[in-house]
Amino acid sequence: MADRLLPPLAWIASLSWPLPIDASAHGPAVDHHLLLNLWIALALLAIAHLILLSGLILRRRTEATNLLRVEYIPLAALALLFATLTIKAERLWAATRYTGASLTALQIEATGVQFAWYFRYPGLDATFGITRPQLIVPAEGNPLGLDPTDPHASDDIVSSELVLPANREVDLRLNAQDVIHGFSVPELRLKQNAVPGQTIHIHFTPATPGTYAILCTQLCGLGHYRMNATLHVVSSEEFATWLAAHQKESTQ
Ligand SMILES: [Cu+2]
Repeated sequence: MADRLLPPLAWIASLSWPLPIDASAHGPAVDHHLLLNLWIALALLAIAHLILLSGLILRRRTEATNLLRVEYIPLAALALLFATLTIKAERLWAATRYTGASLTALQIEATGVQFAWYFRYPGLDATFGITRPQLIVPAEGNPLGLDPTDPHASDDIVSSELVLPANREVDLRLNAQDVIHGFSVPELRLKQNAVPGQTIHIHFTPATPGTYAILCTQLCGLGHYRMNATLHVVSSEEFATWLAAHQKESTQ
């Protein structure tokens, strides 16, 4: 909507900016909106200073009857502009990232714990097994507390790195075991808190194969600085190979 209202600014917004590369399908639209916001803020800053400067030079007293023209109309125009940008941002981000994952989306769970990320794939049965907090023993290879008596849990794959096939939608469910962590992959234009006691879904489609850093963006304790993991976006064949190799390990 803002593009249609402000074509010159939309054009300026399309100019390049030193952001990390864009490896997700939704990234270009988010970047475009971000840059449009920045250019509009820059233009408003320039206009405000020009008005300030002209006021200083002209030193003319404004009559009370002129308030509508000099204050209320510009204020209303600004409110309309920001409301338009906000609605567009809401549609780009909240409405598309949090609702409506397709039924064929790849189901993956990410769990933040001081100070690591764990990723779980549901395995051949496509169903996540039950986890129990009292069974969490990282030293014994059960950092998520998978219940061995649950048949759905036996084929679950737990990994400390995230491997995703390119161009397939991912429905990521985010958990935290202890405190609030922030799941962030700048190249995928993703950032979402993981909150203890909640499962938060966020869906996206990685588009460009490569290796990217997964960061924690919430100050979650003394080891926060080392709480990171690696994301590998690979071809669907490589993903199938990786999954098969880990499937064997988990069922052995
Ligand atoms: Cu953290």
